[in-house]
Amino acid sequence: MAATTLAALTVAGTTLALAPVATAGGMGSDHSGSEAFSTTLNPVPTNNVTGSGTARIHLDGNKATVTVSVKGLLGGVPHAQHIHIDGQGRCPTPADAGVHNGKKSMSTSDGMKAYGMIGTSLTTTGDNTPTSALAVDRFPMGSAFHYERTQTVTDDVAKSIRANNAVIVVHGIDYDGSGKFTNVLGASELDPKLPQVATAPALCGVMREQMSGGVAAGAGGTQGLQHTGLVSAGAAAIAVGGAGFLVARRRKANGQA
Ligand SMILES: [Cu+2]
Repeated sequence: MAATTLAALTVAGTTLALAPVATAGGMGSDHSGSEAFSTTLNPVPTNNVTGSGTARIHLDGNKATVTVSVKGLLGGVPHAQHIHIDGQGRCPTPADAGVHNGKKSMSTSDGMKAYGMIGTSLTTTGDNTPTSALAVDRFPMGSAFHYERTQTVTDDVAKSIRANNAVIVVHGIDYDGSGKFTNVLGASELDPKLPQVATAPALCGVMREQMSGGVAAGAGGTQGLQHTGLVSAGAAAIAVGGAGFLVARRRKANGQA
């Protein structure tokens, strides 16, 4: 009698553990699960930047959880930051730089052939469209910050991210080492009321799909590893729960509390 009960539970537990994994394989192939993208943010050449950073995007449909962590930037000023799209999917090189106020440097426009137009403004609150590209009161402040916001992105941006063509750019540089925004490079081509150094690109990184999901190969190929990993974790929890249940039943069967 007890043996029969245990056998039935074991079969049920096995079924529970396997079913979600099979589902994950199917979902991974059509991109409907959460996908992870990441990059290292490096200084834009010719702009006298020494900072660094990292960025991640978890994308589920058009819902993007974006994190940006930076350090070593100019302190005490806002840093506009965007997801750029529809360019060449790269960060600018010295060959892309221009001359501003007589000084070789990279304006946002100089870099656009490389990283493309603004697709999403990574604001802290409110609107996140290109309309808020220079909403300086809604961007992170200071030399080091950690930004995280879950936000809706347009179809174009989602498509660009999935194509490994999206580029995250953090703006605002200290070109002359003065510790503040100055007119050393003249006025910004984007908004003449702002100095060029306020809108010039500081850090740049191309978002790439993260392949290191830590999940055994074969469940769903290389696509959707993140999603498969999450579901597998759930399956494992169910399996562990089932095992615990079995132990409890065994103890009961053996007359233990
Ligand atoms: Cu930008």
